[in-house]
Amino acid sequence: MSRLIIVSNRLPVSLDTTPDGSHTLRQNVGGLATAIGPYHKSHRDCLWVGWSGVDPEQYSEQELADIKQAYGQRRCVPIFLSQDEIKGYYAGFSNDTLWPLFHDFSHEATFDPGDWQMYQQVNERFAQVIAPLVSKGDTIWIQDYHLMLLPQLLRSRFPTASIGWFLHVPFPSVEIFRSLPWGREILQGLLGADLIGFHTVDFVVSFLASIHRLLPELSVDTDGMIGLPDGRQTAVDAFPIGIDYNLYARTARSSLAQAMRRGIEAAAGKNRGHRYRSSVAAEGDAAAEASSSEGSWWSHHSLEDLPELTLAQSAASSIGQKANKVIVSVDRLDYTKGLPERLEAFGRMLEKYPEWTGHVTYYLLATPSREDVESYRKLKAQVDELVGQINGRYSLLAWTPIHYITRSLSIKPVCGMYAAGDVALVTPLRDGMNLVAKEYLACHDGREGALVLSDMCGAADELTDAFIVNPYDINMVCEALHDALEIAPDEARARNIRMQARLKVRTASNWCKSFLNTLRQVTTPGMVDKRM
Ligand code: ADQ
Repeated sequence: MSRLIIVSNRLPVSLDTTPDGSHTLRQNVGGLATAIGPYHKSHRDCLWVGWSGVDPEQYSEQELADIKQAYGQRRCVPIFLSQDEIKGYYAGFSNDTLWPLFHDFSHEATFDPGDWQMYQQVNERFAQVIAPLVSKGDTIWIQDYHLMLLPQLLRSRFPTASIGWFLHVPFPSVEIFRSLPWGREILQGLLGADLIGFHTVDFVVSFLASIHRLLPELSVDTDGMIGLPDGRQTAVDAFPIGIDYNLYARTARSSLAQAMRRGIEAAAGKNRGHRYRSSVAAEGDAAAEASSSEGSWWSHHSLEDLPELTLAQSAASSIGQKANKVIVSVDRLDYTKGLPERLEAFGRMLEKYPEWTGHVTYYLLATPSREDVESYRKLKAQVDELVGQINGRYSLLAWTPIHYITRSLSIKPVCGMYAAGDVALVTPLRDGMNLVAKEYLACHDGREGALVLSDMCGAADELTDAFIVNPYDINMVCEALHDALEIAPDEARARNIRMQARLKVRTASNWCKSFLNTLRQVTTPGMVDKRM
């Protein structure tokens, strides 16, 4: 029986060890796990190989065997990496070299020969773990930038195997890629695959330009087929990833997500009509309550003493009964996601359109990641400061413009947040696809809700009915945000219906099928029969 072997840096499940020493596996969240996880679960002939995240030093031989068995029951094969390997291959070359370079942040990239050496060593370790698992007729599908040498390492062991590789992040322009001292070796590593996939045609073009520049001896035909010296060919194409649309639409209707949605809407004063009045009423109640306690501030001051309330009152009276709105965003705290620029645009909108004072609440979910890295710590401090500045400058007694959440939330509350958002602000400075934009639309299935979307992510090629912005252009984001908040419900619904129709068809499952079908087609039928 031929099988599919998926290979990625991390497995889709992580290990939890209970105090009694037993092991349980928990589903990971994140782009890759949610995209391919369901395919792996529903195909019994599918194995998944990846780094376990388990430190082998912490366990005895017997415990490691038990852990392997627990993973095996989920059709996962764990790879155990030492601290040095993690430091050089993962934190070093993958996260400090390739991640910034591929997202056009060359100034953040480090080029450390030690990290490169460890990257080669760990790719080889993956090849050694995979080799005994491969049988005649199997397909091997390798994921992402952590494993760019693996296609060739497997090709040299299995000359006729069917091998695919897909990149989940952008492929940079040739001018950026060629600054990588080991660019040629990386491209040669990739060309071990029969099929190389990217999210967009632009990334395909950039990749082919790098092949042309760094490996000029190779021929590339007009269909993107690269001819190799051994007579093989590598096909290159775009496969935009989708989401499990029905899962998100359904989850947004679950009772927990709906409770989250109602909670956010209530806190933002939605469905209560005029926000300013409700603020004043709430503050009036607080004043009445507080005035009973002797010496209280409230007993000596009236609400009119507060200049910011006067500002809100004049702004509110100028536009009458403005409905309250909620803006949402969901990100990992990463410099590619454009959080400082986005916050600046939100602050500028409050300044330029003061009628929104007291009427719009921004729910900002930004979970810190890689806090051991200096640039990420700085980014977190910068975002904390900007949120503090905006809240400090614009808050009223019973209204805070930004509700800032840094915890990691599971899918149900995230869907509740999406569902509560009249507007989603998705403004990465660079992103391969961006699933958040798609998840937001699925959570507004058949409903209004406006998407402000960066043109620097793959999703912008597909979601053309969104308010498309240049995330670096603060004025443009500010105006788009204002327009999105003001959009008529009928127009918002009409835009969404067109985008949702596409997302319902271009699902994660169809993305898997499309890549694997193409891989099957590009692998010569004669060679399939002769395999190994
Ligand atoms: P990621 O970098 O993980 O994916 P993205 O596509 O936005 O980026 O997916 C993030 C996933 O994690 C989404 O499912 C989202 O709901 C979830 N998530 C993000 N922040 C969260 C938070 N704070 N709390 C809870 N959940 C959160 C990589 C590439 C992307 C590409 C995907 C898939 O960087 O460009 O779209 O792979 O190919």
